[in-house]
Amino acid sequence: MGAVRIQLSSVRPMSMMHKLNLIVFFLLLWQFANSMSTFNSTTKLDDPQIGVVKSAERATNFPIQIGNKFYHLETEGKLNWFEAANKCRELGGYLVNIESSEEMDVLVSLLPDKDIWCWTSAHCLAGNRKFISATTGEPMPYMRWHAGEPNNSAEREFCVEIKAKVIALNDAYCKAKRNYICQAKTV
Ligand SMILES: [Ca+2]
Repeated sequence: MGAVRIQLSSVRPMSMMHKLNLIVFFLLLWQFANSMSTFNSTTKLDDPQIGVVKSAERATNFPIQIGNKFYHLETEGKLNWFEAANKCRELGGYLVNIESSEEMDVLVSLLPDKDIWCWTSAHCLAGNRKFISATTGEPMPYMRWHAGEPNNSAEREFCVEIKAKVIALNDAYCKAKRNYICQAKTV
């Protein structure tokens, strides 16, 4: 039976060319790793993640950022729905147009008092009980109604509020005074 022989003489010292190849290989590897990290950070910016960021560098005076939207939560002053809509315009935005379950949950989590009710942009003032957003003219993309709502109580509930305690929407009397949430124009 022949033995396996390894001849030390066959393991030759690395030639200069091999060394150069190795250096070039690691250089390319380093460049690739660098380009991957750049790619990742760009992706993060493009991918709106739900989370609260109080950003010093923003193109709006609305202090709260969730994903790529900016908000003003008015939790002290109360206005009726029409006044609130006007106030948001004065501030450079609109009443909030809720676009997702996550957005709604994060917004409510930021309210300091769970007994707060806040106006949203949704209303059915056209009188056909079809709720649209005053901000977009389209149905609000996400509507999580509270159980039994919208009930059009006393047949005078045309505007939509968030009830913080139950994290759900309710149709309410538009002339009732409520807190409100504004969103900035897309920036
Ligand atoms: Ca109601």
